[in-house]
Amino acid sequence: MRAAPLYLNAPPTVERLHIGPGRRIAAISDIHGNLAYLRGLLDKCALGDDDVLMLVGDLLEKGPDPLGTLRYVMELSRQREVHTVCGNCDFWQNFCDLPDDPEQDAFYLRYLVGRNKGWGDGLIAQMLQEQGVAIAPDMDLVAAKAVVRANYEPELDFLRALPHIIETEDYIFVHGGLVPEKGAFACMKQDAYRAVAKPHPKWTVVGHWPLVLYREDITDARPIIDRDLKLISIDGGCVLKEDGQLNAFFLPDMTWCSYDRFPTARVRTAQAASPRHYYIRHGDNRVEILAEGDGFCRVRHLRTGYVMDDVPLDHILTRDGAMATVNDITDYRLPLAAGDVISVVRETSRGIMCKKDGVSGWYDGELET
Ligand SMILES: [Mn+2]
Repeated sequence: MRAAPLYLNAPPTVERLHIGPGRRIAAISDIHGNLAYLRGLLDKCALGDDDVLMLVGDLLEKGPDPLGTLRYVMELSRQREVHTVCGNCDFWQNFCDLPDDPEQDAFYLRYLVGRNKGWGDGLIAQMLQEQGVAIAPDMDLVAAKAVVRANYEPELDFLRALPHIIETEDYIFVHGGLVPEKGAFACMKQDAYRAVAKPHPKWTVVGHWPLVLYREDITDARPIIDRDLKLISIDGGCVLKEDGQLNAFFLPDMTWCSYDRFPTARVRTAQAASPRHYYIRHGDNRVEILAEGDGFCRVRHLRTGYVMDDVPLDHILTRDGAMATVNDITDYRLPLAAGDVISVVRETSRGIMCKKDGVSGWYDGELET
């Protein structure tokens, strides 16, 4: 039997939960199929039996193992109290539940064959491959849907049951933003919600928009607590950003813990923060290449005119002559004291791309060995 699909402009579903006083909630969003990061973060936060785990959407897609992540979350939900909000990358029950439609099927086919624009195989692709169904431009999508329906009913049911909004006595959890009047999809995919959010009596926790995109000056993946809006934004850019991290935000404590897998090292020498720096980022990344050589280039950011040196050539995403778009890059020199521990994102001939306390930048000196 076919279940009712999620229609994107339908009203969002709201699950009301009674958490009870004194219990701690750990909120994590935007895992994006990165099961290793989820496991690592959960190990690091060492949740107690009485703590509530709140997954604020985008479990799936873009990362290495959406199906494994989904199964892990389903199993964890049987073992302890876990609540999961639906994100804009999560409603794959629609692959099976929507009526067959040429336009919709063309979208699914493009998504499967194009591996989500190159991000990698998503949930449905992994399911089909597990069943031995080859993904190809001429594949039979109706038959593929039947295979998924026949073999993954528990997974589909888990996704079907996900609410778009979870409201407790004290908090609201929603993946994109709290815009119920705009429908379910808008609540899941509200880009840069902080810029349009209105104050609400309850604290709202959102993911979806990588935190780094809220700042132009530095690359900062730490959660934002906006006390005027009573809004907490927690997407650390796991999977989406080269230097991304997975954040867990604790309520009511208002503290957090972060996880990534970069090796750490101590710096030998102090350096001061660069007085002048910028962060060229997704959505505002058009540049002119002024000079290049040695694996690096100097670019002028078209919108602001900012000139940035030492952009690795492999950060160029698209190029047409001197005009290009670049993957997120900063020229910020982190303020560091001798002996500080940094996470090493990448060592280059022009310094070390690194992170400290959620902020990305460069270190020009040597590491302790
Ligand atoms: Mn999202």
